[in-house]
Amino acid sequence: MRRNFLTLLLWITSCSLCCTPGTIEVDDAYMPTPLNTRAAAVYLRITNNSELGAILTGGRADIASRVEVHRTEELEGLVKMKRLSETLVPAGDTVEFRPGALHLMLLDLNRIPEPGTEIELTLTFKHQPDRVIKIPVVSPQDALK
Ligand SMILES: [Cu+2]
Repeated sequence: MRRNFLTLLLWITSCSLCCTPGTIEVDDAYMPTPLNTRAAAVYLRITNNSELGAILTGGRADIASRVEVHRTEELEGLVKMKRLSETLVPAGDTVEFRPGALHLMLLDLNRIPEPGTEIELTLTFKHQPDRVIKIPVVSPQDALK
């Protein structure tokens, strides 16, 4: 409830402060080099500067058959990943996709990307246009820094 109130407050604030429609910013994105072609995680940050809540529905990438949004959860001592069909980024808010929490998962890769290269990822939103972003591929050691 308190969270809803805060979101509403942010929504009102962002609406009254800016007159021009804002945008959705994506930054701090990276992909640790995957160990195999089964799956690769992508981490990033989405900031919604618009006056409307943004709903992330998933994405697509040339390198993978599927792109899903996952959340890592611990249930009765077991760490599991749950697929989310819709992830809300409230207006004026930022949602972090970080190890052990929310992340994007690229499944069934057609190759293992090299560290130092970039892959292209399209994020899809329910009511906003798709966003194409470049994701730097980093070695697992660099991903820990
Ligand atoms: Cu996952």
